[in-house]
Amino acid sequence: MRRVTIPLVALLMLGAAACGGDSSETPPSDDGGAVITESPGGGGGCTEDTATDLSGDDPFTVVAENIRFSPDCFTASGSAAITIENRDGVDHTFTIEGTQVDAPLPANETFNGESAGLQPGTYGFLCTIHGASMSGTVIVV
Ligand SMILES: [Cu+2]
Repeated sequence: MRRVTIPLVALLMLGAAACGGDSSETPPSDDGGAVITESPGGGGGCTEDTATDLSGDDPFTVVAENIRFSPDCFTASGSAAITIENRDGVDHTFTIEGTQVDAPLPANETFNGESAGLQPGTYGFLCTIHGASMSGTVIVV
């Protein structure tokens, strides 16, 4: 009986170690600094310095492909129209949190929208179908 039990326990421990190692209980950054640019999934790290500059484009164009937005960190003019190409064979949305922008993006179609007239600021956007895995940040200038 022991010969069976021991390998099972070893396997369970290996499994637990593999699961806990990289996906759960990641502590928030504890480097002691006040910098909050590296929080995962929060759009942190997207600043005017790192953003793709689309502020001169009217319309500006965002591509939805492979369940991602590209660019997913960009600047745009609040008065510019917006074009979004959905190159995926599945539906998406382009939804800017805290605003009325909530555009449906049917599979393989291109959305052309008027300016939403957003005030300058930093906004998180996402696809409400795919959630945080398909999200980004737009900095309206
Ligand atoms: Cu989506």
